Amino acid sequence: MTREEKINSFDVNGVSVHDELFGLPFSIDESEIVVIPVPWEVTVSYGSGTIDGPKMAFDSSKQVDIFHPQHPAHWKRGIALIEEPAHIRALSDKLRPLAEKRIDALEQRATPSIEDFAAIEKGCVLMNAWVEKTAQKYLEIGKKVVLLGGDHSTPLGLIKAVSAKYKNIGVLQIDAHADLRVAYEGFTYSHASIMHNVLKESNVSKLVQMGIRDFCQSEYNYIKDDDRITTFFDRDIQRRLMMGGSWKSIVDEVVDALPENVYISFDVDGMQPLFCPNTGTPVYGGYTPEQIVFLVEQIRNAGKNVVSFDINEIGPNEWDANVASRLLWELSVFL
Ligand SMILES: [Mn+2]
Repeated sequence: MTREEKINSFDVNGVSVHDELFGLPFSIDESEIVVIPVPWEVTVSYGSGTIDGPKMAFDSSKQVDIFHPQHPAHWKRGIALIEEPAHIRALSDKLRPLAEKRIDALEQRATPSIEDFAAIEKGCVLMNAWVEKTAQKYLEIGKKVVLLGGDHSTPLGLIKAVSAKYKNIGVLQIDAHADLRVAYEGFTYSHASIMHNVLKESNVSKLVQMGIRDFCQSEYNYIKDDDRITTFFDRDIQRRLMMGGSWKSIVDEVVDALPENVYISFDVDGMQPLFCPNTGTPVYGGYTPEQIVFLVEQIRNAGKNVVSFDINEIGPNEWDANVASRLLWELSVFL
């Protein structure tokens, strides 16, 4: 069947009969948007299980109604998930116990194994390279690329690939944590270091952080000292809302701080924990999914381009996956 025939014969009101993302009938080739799942959680420091986030979001996506009143034809663009990389999952499963051993040793002031550490560092480099290469492959043929994590270390390769393609690109990070630790627990590619690594290794010229409410002194100093970073702390946002300020006025400032091309790195813990109760490191505070969708809509309304995004730290639970898959659909509209 041709793509055109698939569009004509697809029942938008029916139950999903296709075992594809959102039950859509298109192959990867026929889809404008390609989603890369990254089952990875080597350096997670608190709750685990985000390795299954992409898989659960995929399962959950089939019950999302694809009718979008403002964008009724969006489904015709096609959004498809590539096959989960089994070697990345296997590597994460192999290295995670070594990382746990290291974290335990550090907590007990013992000397952790140098061999284990080297294996973890090497594995993280391999995962980043796989993501970068895979993203490049699809970007080169004109696809929009989205990533589902996995812990927050997973999108580095995508951000590198996207920032090599687009000039004047900024990252909007929605997150409870600043993720600006330098080699947290010794790991170069820790989930807690993702934005430090982005600023160090990619062509991103601007980082705008939103929702930050759990951070250390060195991260606070990092933010103050680096001209590329603008941070909207959750504490300040909540106070403005409590004083009668509008979400729109806050969003306007966030949008103004962004350059022309925007990559969104969305750690689900930036939302209220109600919407991501099983994420790795939940913190009270944060926002609703609707507020996030409105924010991204305003980026587009301001004439800026959402070039790519990731949703990471999805918890291994049906409700967490339900929220994440709906957001994947709603945010993909703005690509
Ligand atoms: Mn994060």
